[in-house]
Amino acid sequence: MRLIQSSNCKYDGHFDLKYPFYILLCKYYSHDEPNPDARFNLGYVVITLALFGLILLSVIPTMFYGSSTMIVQPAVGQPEDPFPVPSNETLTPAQRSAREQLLKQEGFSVNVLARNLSAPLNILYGPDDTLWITERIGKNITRIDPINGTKLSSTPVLNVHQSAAQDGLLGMTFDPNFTNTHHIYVAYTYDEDPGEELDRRTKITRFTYDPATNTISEPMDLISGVSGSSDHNSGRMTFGPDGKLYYTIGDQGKNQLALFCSNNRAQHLPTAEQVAAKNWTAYEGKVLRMNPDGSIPDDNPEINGVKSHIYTYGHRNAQGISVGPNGDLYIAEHGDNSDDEINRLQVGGNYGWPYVSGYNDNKAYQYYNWSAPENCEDLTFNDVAPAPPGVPVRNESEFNAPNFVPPIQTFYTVESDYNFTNHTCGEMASVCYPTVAPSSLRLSLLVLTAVLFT
Ligand SMILES: [Ca+2]
Ligand SMILES: [Ca+2]
Ligand SMILES: [Ca+2]
Repeated sequence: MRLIQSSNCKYDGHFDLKYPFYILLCKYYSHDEPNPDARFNLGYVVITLALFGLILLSVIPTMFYGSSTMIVQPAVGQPEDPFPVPSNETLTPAQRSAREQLLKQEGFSVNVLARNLSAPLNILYGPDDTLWITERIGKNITRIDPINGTKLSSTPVLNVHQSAAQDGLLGMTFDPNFTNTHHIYVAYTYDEDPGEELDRRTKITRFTYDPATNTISEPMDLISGVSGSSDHNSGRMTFGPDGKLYYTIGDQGKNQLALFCSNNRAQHLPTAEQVAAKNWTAYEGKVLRMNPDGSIPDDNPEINGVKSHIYTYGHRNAQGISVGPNGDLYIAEHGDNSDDEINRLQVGGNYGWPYVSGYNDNKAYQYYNWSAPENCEDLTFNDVAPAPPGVPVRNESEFNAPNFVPPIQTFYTVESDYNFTNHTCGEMASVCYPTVAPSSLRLSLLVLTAVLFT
């Protein structure tokens, strides 16, 4: 993990990021570039940008040897990262040069604050002025002194299941009244099958933290049995100014890669019967809004005549959520081959995925419904080649939902003739795609000098 400080930074085009596993944190000066959302101009948007954000989060221990100050010593018995990637030494000279150039260009100064964390996923500045970090693979909530990087405590979260690239201990947030209640809210994948089979699901649990012993107790599940996946769990949350808990749940990586024969449900909505039966299978690719006890707020939207936890839908993989200066909620969302998105949440809004990526502009994206053909298992998934016969293809302009909400910013929208195969990233071709995989999002009227990580 490293502390990154930005003195100046503006994104006005496609970063030529030719190297993997790098996160920036940056102020987005929207006043330099008129934004249709005037309220956006009120504050700084602090965006944590990552190439392969999630993969990155699995590789922190292996990064940037030789250029940093080690503060946190290796933990004994730390679970081994099952998805190791090349360390800094294996970057090509061009990749190292690009990294250094970017740091200079953006005015960042970098200091490693802590390392040897086990896939840190969510990093929060706590009410107690320490950094609280969920370790996705390590299944610990670890507290770090933000001044000197000392590891203050490491608290295990029990009953977490972790066995894939994107599951395990996910996001967390603090009770708005944490100082009095000591309540924290934590999301994680678990195995609902008591036998040998794996039935991976997600739950959100409230714990009570004991600062004297650094333990958590009194678990209270807000919601359980929600879909869980090896991919695109999202799993970020925050309390809104309305006292409700907002939770991002990704599309579970369906209709792509290893799960390309699974139907993407980001546009699915639950029936009243499903809600009554606590069948949450339609909660994929959504932002949920719930009371602090997990119940459905009375003022949640009725979408297609059904009130549920769903606040917004049509999302792919929202890895950042933050309350803006005027109380609005914003999310940062991972795009596919292009078009990462920053979205402002509007109640009942449809954010388009998987029919629309970024803006509804027919640029460099069509929805291939891989899961539709009966012989899907006989096909070979490819995200840059034309769809094979039998796979339905749909243009963005065929999507005309009246409640579609376009992003307020994309990283990056490219023309349809963009060559996704003309790259120099070898086997990691997607590193060269025009995306940054924003893995966090903070908004504030204050200029945040801190914040964190790779
Ligand atoms: Ca089991
Ligand atoms: Ca969208
Ligand atoms: Ca588009």
